[in-house]
Parts: sequence; C-alpha cells; structure tokens
Amino acid sequence: MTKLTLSILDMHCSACAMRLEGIEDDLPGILAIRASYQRQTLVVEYDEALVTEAEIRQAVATKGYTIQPV
Ligand SMILES: [Cu+2]
Repeated sequence: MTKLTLSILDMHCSACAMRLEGIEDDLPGILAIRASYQRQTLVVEYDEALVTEAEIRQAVATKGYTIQPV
C-alpha cells in the first residue's frame, strides 16, 4: 500500500473535494481517498500493483484540477 498526498491548487468549495474523491470510481486499486477543501489536499492510499501515481495524477487532471508541482 502506498500513500500519496497531493496539494491541489484550485478547489473552490467542498463540492470540489467530493468531485475529486470521485476518481476512485475511475481507477482500480484505490483503497482510501480523502480530499480536504480546508487544507486543499488530496490523500490517496492505493495498491501500486493495480494503479500508478501517474494514473492518479492524470485522473485528477481529467477532473479539471491542478496539482501543485513539487
Ligand atoms: Cu467547488
């Protein structure tokens, strides 16, 4: 199990957080997902045998959100 924490630059309300959490319906291998509008973060726990960090980042982009570059 791998835990990934992403900072999201453009969540505008708590509905954005719910929308982001919806990527779990688009990807296999998501074990837990928690988006916080308050903290502007998305925390994903996933099975790296089933899904990659790149695929998770892509799914976030597809939802229309921007991940803060490290
Ligand atoms: Cu919103």
